[in-house]
Amino acid sequence: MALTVSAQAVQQLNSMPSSWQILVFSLFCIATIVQSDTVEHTFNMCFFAIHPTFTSKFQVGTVSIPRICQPGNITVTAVNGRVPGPVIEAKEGDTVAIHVVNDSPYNVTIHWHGVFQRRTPWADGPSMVTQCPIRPGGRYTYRFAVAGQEGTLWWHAHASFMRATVHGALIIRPRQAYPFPAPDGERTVLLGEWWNADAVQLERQAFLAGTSIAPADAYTINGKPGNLYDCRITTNRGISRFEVRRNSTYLLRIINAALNTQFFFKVAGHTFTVVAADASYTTPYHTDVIVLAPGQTVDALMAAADASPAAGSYYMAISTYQSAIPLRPGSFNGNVTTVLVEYAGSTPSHHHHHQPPAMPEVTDTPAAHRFYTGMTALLRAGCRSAVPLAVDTRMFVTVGLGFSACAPAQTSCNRSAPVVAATMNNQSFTLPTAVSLLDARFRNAARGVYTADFPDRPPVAFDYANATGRELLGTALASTGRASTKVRAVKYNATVEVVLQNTALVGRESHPMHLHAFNFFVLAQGFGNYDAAAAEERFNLVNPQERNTVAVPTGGWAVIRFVADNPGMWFMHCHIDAHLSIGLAMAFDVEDGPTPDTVLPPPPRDLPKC
Ligand SMILES: *[C@@H]1O[C@H](CO)[C@@H](O)[C@H](O)[C@H]1NC(C)=O
Ligand SMILES: *[C@@H]1O[C@H](CO)[C@@H](O)[C@H](O)[C@H]1NC(C)=O
Ligand SMILES: *[C@@H]1O[C@H](CO)[C@@H](O)[C@H](O)[C@H]1NC(C)=O
Ligand SMILES: *[C@@H]1O[C@H](CO)[C@@H](O)[C@H](O)[C@H]1NC(C)=O
Ligand SMILES: *[C@@H]1O[C@H](CO)[C@@H](O)[C@H](O)[C@H]1NC(C)=O
Ligand SMILES: *[C@@H]1O[C@H](CO)[C@@H](O)[C@H](O)[C@H]1NC(C)=O
Ligand SMILES: *[C@@H]1O[C@H](CO)[C@@H](O)[C@H](O)[C@H]1NC(C)=O
Ligand SMILES: *[C@@H]1O[C@H](CO)[C@@H](O)[C@H](O)[C@H]1NC(C)=O
Ligand SMILES: [Cu+2]
Repeated sequence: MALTVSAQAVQQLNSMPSSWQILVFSLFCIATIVQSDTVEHTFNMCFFAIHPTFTSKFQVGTVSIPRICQPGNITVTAVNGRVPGPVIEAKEGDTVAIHVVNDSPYNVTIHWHGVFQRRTPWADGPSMVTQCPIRPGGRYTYRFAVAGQEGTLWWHAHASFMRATVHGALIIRPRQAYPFPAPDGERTVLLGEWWNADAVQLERQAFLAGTSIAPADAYTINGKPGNLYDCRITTNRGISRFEVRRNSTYLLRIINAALNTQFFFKVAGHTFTVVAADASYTTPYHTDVIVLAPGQTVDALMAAADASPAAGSYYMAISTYQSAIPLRPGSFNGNVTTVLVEYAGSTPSHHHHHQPPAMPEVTDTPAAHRFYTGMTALLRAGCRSAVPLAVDTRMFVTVGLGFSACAPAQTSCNRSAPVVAATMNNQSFTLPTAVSLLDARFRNAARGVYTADFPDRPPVAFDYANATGRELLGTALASTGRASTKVRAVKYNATVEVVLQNTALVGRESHPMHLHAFNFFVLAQGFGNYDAAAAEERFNLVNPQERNTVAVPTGGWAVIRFVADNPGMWFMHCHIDAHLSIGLAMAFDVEDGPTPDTVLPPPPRDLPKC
């Protein structure tokens, strides 16, 4: 059976343009056959390969592009010369192969945000978690399947702050039909955060000084800030335009690729029906405002029907949601970023009459919470596993900011002042430097790389949502300034429940917690201190939303549950890069299962070495 399928695969691939692609995929398929232990497994892997397969070359390099609100160009790192980078368009079940060539002066890795990476743990991408970086001049081909998931995901650099400019959409269309009326058109709406500087250098300077990085110079939609910026000079990057036809429905694939910022999203004169979040279908959810934390995506239908013929065009807009309590004024850019949604056939003179939509206040936590808790999963027979009811591993994990001391490497740090560190259960995470977590696990050589003692509870119980001040701020951490590399080992197939509890020690703040390789069910969310008895009454065990990133409410908590059925080393971290870089992370070491199919596969031959 395997050989028949493989021959079909080659036949299909013959229609593809480049011969190296065919070679790669023939080899991939044959290698799979040779390595596999069961007929069924061989069939499955080759089955992916007979579908049209997406292959692309990502050349990571240096490009000159115009600044925003300032004259002249700036040099940044980008894929194939563009910000945002290329779109990966695949169908459910496809194999994706991305040949990354690093022509930049920096270490690079690419993460495929939200992709399950079943049996391909070496392709996940976070630097020093699943691989050593691709060094300047190096290359690596990421190969993975997008099976059992549909919707809008994205890809981004996962080494330092490089993802500010190294990111793009990853769209997985269904093989059959959408579970909602087919839209007349689709638009990708990629939200970004922009500095008129090299983000890698900004991060480096902030690290050396032990400070946070300056607020963004702009937020962008598909690379442009729009025309409402309060600039001394005209913005020289312009505004994106979406043409729509009256009485048509558009699927907006909205991605928050910003480094550090949550957004409110609106279109004047229009409302939305949300149909998916993080590439998981939702029951149709009607709203006039969409909220996205960094790392999250939302698919929403917008009917271009309620436009009054006189208007002609409307503003699409994003503004920031500032969850920090107390609010840190001056820590964000207050401009409204816009796109023009233009009706086909409307007369140009009408284009001057549009108004931006009324955006929520930057501190409108109730509006954010309404959106984040308003969605439920779409139940479809045969397509979705039910929420597992028996929990094998329970964890209660505080997430928040604390204080530390300058590390010796922070050479321009003020040593008589505390520096902000971020922690999970009072552990501030630091990446290994000599070997990746996954490689250390594969070689049974954890010693000196990581320890498997990430705690299941914080060391000290306190009034998490209210306690402020220095007494509780981790004196050990503060006196040594030492971070640790701790993972939590979980049995293969274990159902893991994690209560994520925000702390108030250095101000409350919503942290968008992202788990690699798994979607999790969000069972409940709330404010204040987690109260198990009261919360469990409210658990949605029927149709909770599935996500890969949950915005833990500011000063509150969220409960997530997932089945650890993919062996590997999977990062869980805050998707605010300013927090990730100061320690808001841990990793799950999902152990091998009982069958050859559920054992960590060996690394690909071209995996970069440290
Ligand atoms: C500035 O960037 C634009 C767009 O990338 C490019 O076309 C132009 O040549 C650049 N200008 C300079 C002076 O590098
Ligand atoms: C839009 O739909 C309305 C109501 O069905 C109809 O009267 C109108 O002619 C349609 N407009 C266009 C441009 O199709
Ligand atoms: C808008 O952006 C410009 C350019 O970065 C900045 O100078 C200005 O302060 C911003 N305005 C507000 C209200 O934040
Ligand atoms: C360093 O921190 C101390 C204590 O907060 C402060 O008094 C001092 O002004 C700071 N020095 C500099 C150069 O910022
Ligand atoms: C963090 O750990 C240190 C050292 O073990 C301890 O002194 C401190 O109280 C802990 N803080 C919290 C908030 O758990
Ligand atoms: C995984 O767990 C589920 C539910 O407990 C069980 O039905 C299934 O057989 C397990 N699979 C494996 C491979 O252990
Ligand atoms: C603690 O914080 C919660 C939520 O912020 C609030 O509802 C509660 O009143 C606070 N409790 C105390 C004792 O301050
Ligand atoms: C790049 O990666 C290599 C290998 O892990 C490492 O030794 C080196 O320090 C890294 N360089 C930078 C600038 O981070
Ligand atoms: Cu955070």
